[in-house]
Amino acid sequence: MDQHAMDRYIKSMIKEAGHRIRNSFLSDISVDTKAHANDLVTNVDKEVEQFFIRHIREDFPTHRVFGEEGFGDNIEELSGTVWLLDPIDGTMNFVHQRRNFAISLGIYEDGVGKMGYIYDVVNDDLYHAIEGGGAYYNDERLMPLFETAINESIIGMNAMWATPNRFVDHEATIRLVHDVRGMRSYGSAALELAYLASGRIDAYISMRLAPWDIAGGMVMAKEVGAVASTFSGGPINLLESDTFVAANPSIHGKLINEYIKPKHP
Ligand code: 2AM
Ligand code: CA
Ligand code: CA
Ligand code: CA
Repeated sequence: MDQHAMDRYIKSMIKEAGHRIRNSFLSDISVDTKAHANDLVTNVDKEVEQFFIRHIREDFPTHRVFGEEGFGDNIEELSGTVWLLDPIDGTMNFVHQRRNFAISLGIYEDGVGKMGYIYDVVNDDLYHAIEGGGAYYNDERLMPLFETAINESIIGMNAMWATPNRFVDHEATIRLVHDVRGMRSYGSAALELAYLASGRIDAYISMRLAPWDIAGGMVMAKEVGAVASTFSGGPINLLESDTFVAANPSIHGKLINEYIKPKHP
């Protein structure tokens, strides 16, 4: 299948999955917890992941799937074609708000991001990117990010990191809160990366993200010139969870050098 056909195939699968998620609002959703009381998962997360995997296995038997809910393959390296899938990114929002969540999908070949999709299900907004072919908000091509400065930036981050915590020096985070134009906390890493790529926020910072949270967004970020790294400035590893900062290139360095101070670098 060539890349155009693949793009059409993926979009139609994502729209169908979105349709299923919207339909799930009409029936009972069963909510479970995972690692802790606020780490939620529902039957819909699992069913949507299984829906994708069924289709991918049928139509691309040589491809592998790395999905959050564990129905895919056991991925220990990224050779060949790997689909990194988060069926619902922002499950807490899905459960409590019925909005502000997304399907997140990245397609990687030998570890290189080729295609990225983030679907805001309730708003029917699809962000996507093709390596070397640009990033799009629905049919609209997204422009390379304009230069900005910290004092004109809006930063996506969980408010927790401005309170005393084990992970970062919260005094430095408080300085960031003071110095920027505004802070936002949407609760979906994938949507925040789509907002970064479309210039609605200028950076997104998280203590701990998993490969499926960011795989699609990383392809998108690259197409508009955004920069992503760990807090210490290292490259993103798509095999395990780590700290994450993606930003407009004009503020990324300042963010990691002056405002994000990990306690255990
Ligand atoms: P999820 O809803 O798919 O679990 C919430 O601020 C963001 O962080 C969401 O994108 C959420 O994804 C993600 N997230 C929640 N718990 C996480 C964890 N333990 N590790 C990595 N990412 C997590
Ligand atoms: Ca989860
Ligand atoms: Ca997620
Ligand atoms: Ca998820």
